[in-house]
Amino acid sequence: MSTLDALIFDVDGTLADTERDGHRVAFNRAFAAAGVDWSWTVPLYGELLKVTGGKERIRYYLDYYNTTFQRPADLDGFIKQLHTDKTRHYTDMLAQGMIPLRTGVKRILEETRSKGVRLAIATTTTPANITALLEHSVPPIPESWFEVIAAGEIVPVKKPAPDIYQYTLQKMGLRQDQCLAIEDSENGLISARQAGLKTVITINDYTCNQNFSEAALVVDHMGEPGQPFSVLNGGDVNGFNYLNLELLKHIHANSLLADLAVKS
Ligand code: XBP
Ligand code: MG
Repeated sequence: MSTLDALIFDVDGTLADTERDGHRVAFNRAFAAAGVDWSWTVPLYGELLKVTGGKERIRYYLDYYNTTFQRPADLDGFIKQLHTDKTRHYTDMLAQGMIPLRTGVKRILEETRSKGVRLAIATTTTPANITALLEHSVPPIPESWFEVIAAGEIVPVKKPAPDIYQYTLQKMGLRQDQCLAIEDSENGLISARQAGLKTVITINDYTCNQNFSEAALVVDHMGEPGQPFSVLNGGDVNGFNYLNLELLKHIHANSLLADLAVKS
């Protein structure tokens, strides 16, 4: 049976809790600067998160939530400019240290990397956002820790399509059964599962009621020694109360065995 050779991490909601107090605020700052009176409240933003990608999210908002807005002749250009401005606001917020990594993330990256597990990122977010997040984490995480950083428009279709995970696997020369994906959302889980990847979910406030029945494990966060996670689905954590390489290997092996049992 395959060993666990690589971990592929989502970014927003997984490495850091970026949506409510990061991306949402940056969108609102860009709207104000552009002179439009749109305000994405916390609950509204939760609905807009159905659509991945910032430019796609703005268009979805206009199509379904603000249909009376007088659209400029060059709507694509208008959205593109808004989004460029939003990225600047967002990366400024990261530079000010406003969005830390989630519990356990740094420890997991350090442990798995030091023990020879290959690391990658598969996300819909803009590449500059990843650079800023890693650079301004304390202490900074070198981008070189990740063998592949697959982000944004590097593939034609964003999550929940499987393209970004398929791209990552292809770049790493790995089969899906050699990897685990780490995600926070149903869109991310669908994307990873469609690419054939076993997936661990760390929920957040926006994703806690989503459908994670296809996940190998669902926890509230990665945990730390002395700061245990709560297991929300997929019970067998081998006696551990925080994620570490041994537990990730156990989850990976058990979920592959479960597939074999179904086939036999
Ligand atoms: C979540 C997303 C992203 C961000 C916005 O991505 O949907 O689109 O909300 O990013 P992830 P941009 O796959 O990392 O969870 O505005 O840069 O598109
Ligand atoms: Mg996410």
